[in-house]
Amino acid sequence: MCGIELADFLMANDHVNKKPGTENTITLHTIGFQLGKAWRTIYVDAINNKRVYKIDGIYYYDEAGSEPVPAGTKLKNGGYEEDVKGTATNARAVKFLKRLASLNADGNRNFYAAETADDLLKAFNNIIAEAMNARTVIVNSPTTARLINISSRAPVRGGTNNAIAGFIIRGTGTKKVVIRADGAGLGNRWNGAKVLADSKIVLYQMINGSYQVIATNDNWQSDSRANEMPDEMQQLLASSDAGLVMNLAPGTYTAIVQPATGNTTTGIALVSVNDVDDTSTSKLINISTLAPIEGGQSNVIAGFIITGTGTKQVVVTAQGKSVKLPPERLCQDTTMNVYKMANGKSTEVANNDDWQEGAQAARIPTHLKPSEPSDAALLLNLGAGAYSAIMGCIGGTGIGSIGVNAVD
Ligand SMILES: [Ca+2]
Ligand SMILES: [Ca+2]
Repeated sequence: MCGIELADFLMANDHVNKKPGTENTITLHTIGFQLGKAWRTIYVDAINNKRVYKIDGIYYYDEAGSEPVPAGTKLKNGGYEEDVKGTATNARAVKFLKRLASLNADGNRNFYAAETADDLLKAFNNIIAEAMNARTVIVNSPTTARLINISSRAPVRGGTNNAIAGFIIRGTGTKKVVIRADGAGLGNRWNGAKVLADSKIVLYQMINGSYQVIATNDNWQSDSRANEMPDEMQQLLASSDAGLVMNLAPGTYTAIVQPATGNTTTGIALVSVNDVDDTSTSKLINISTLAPIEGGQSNVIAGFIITGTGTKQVVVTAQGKSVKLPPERLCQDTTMNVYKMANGKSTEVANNDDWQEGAQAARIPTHLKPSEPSDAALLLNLGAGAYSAIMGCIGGTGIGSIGVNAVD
């Protein structure tokens, strides 16, 4: 406990410098706070999406050593100002704190309860992300639950039976994600499972109406940003598993997981898209995976993690006949079971055979409703935790598409 309380946000000033007769409008946000007796200040150049740091009296854009800006000079497109700890500023701080403490239109308090240094850093990141996008300083409420990891475990059989994971990022800025295809690493965790021994990822982005390859990886350690992958993820991967660290713009993406060694060695792989960036205002909102449903250990399983407080509304879908592929290749009647994982145990929270029979069926957004009544779908309000959804196929096998979609 660092003794940091809400009231330690002492200042937040917006500086708008307008040059008469031009459109040169610069917004520089200055955010100050007090940590014990030490003052810290962060400057945000909202126009250029940069942060300005002062280290030993020298200002830098983005990080130390990048572009030193001598103290006392104006920045290229704007300026910075030192905080003034005078009466006028403190009066503004009090006014700002009062505004924060008032209820917003949603009935929430825009206050961040920072009790530790880590909390404070998160609060700052929220403020900065908000400042860069909205160009006004608002302290985010941290109470919104969000999806941070979505994955699908599926057989990878080569050619048209590869696992194809589609996902969508929505928002205003880029999102840093780790995309993984755990094959041999999954085998290490599951002794004896028939895993894909050597996986490869090809990542496509929808650009001007068609999918274009934007990245590929065979073995994750060869990715140029592999060192940015969180340690706990690195430990899960075998050297033959594929992994990419990417900053992705809002858009529609498809990751195809395939055998690296032609189509001769096939097996189960876990494809996942992991949000490793809690400062971005962009969100990972869905993943869907197209894969063969083979029953038992080879069934298709979607895993997802919800973090934060409150609940997150999600729609999970298991589509067979609704998939636009030749009908003879599809599962004719899919099912869905959703489990919550806690303390090493999984407990079923919901199940569905045909989506129109679900209690909340009418509330499923139109674009997520399966076109065929034999497909399964559930709308659920879920609290923080780790979940899995298993797609089954009544009476046989066939290709299905499992999807996890954040709704609210
Ligand atoms: Ca590989
Ligand atoms: Ca069904």
